[in-house]
Amino acid sequence: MPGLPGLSGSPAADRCLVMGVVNVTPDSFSDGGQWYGAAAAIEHGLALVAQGADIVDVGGESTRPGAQRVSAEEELRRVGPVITELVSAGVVVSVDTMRAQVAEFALEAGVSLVNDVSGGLADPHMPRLVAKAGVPYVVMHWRGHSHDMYARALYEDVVREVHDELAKRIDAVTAEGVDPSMIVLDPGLGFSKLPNACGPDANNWELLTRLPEVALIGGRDFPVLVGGSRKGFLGRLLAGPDGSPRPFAESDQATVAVTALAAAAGAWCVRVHQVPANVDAVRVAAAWRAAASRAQRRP
Ligand code: PMM
Repeated sequence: MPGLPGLSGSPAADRCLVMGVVNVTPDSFSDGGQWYGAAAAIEHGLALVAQGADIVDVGGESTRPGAQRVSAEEELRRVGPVITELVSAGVVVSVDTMRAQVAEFALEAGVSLVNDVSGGLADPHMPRLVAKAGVPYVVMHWRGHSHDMYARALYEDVVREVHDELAKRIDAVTAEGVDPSMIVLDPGLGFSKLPNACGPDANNWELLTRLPEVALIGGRDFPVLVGGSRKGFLGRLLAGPDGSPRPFAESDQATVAVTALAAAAGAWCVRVHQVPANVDAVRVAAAWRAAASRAQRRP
């Protein structure tokens, strides 16, 4: 199984990684139904790699606001053949699931990373399974399932609360045996975060501008994954003069801007639907960071 840079003592990547999304769902936020069949999903995963994705994230359950859960059997039916085929084609695959049963199948098939948007809260068996497999674990900030997640978006200080709740998840998953050097943190943009573009409830923007604070926990700088692609807070920011939000698929340029800013701020990885322009953006950010650090070292 290929290792991932910057984790568990591996040398850091020279740029932010790009994770391309394959949603094998009929109802995902921005691309629901597009890659629903296994053949289309596999072809899309291979295309993302050809476009420069470092990791392909395969998920079979929509987490769009208001989404209802699917059964584990249905989730497995959707992602199983896609994961198996992509892994055997040599792709670095991550599985986007909150279920240990699905993660277990994916780990046996050879995925390189488990991306759990609930950070181990939805299925208590998940952390121990990931610990046993010894793979990287994305622990995202999450306050509950999608059907009513905006009702939980109540913060006095979103950055402090997300930081503190992630710190609790780190304690919980490491108590189950997860190696801290295998943990990637994610602020969970859009998940129980209000999509407002400005004002005191601009939850996603507050988090984006303070990523290093979110991820500095117990004296350790955890790697950060940012999943802003096509999310509602971008559509809301780019609303037309009549106030109607920009459609998801027309938020790709804004996603690229978020990628450049997050990567320049030191994000470890961005999770995106459209790969090519985001690969360019992380390369720009890497050059930016390298020049800035050279300037700092100059006497
Ligand atoms: N967002 C979605 C799905 N999985 N995983 C991580 N780690 N972070 C995210 O922000 C995230 C995720 C929802 O997005 P989509 O359904 O539009 O792909």
